[in-house]
Amino acid sequence: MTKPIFILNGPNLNRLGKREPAIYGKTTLAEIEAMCRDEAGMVPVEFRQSNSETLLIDWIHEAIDTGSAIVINPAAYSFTSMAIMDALKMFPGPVIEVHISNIHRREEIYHHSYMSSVVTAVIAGLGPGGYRAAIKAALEMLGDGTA
Ligand code: CA2
Repeated sequence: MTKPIFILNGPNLNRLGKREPAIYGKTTLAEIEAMCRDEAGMVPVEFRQSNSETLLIDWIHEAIDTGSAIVINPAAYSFTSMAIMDALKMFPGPVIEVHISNIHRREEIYHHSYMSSVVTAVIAGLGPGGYRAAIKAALEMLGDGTA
């Protein structure tokens, strides 16, 4: 059976499309999930969001045991969580960090993600399409790409 790609979303991303459209756009997380499932095709997807750091870490552990790749938007935990960084370090497959906005174009507090030094790749500033690009890249890395 094909292992799922875990797509994990951090705090406040459940509010996407409802506030701050100038930064994060009008697309909701449910629409991003649909886009991800479409991009993954036959490959199963575990698409999850939590405002809890603990739960996100538990899901990374679950991905270590059962998943093929991780696509993660850690949101504000990017800039604070050594615990999530340590969990991601343990994952043996591709890990792609996604940010909807270009964090490097924003205020300095958004410039340094703890995750970036341990992940396989970082995508920032492509809007919701960054998730699609991340899945495509992960599938190619896993050898499941159709290209
Ligand atoms: O650009 C991204 O994807 C971010 O990871 C989003 C995080 C932010 O802390 C990062 O700097 C960049 C915040 C997500 C907050 O989501 C909201 C959704 C609706 C309204 C306001 C915030």
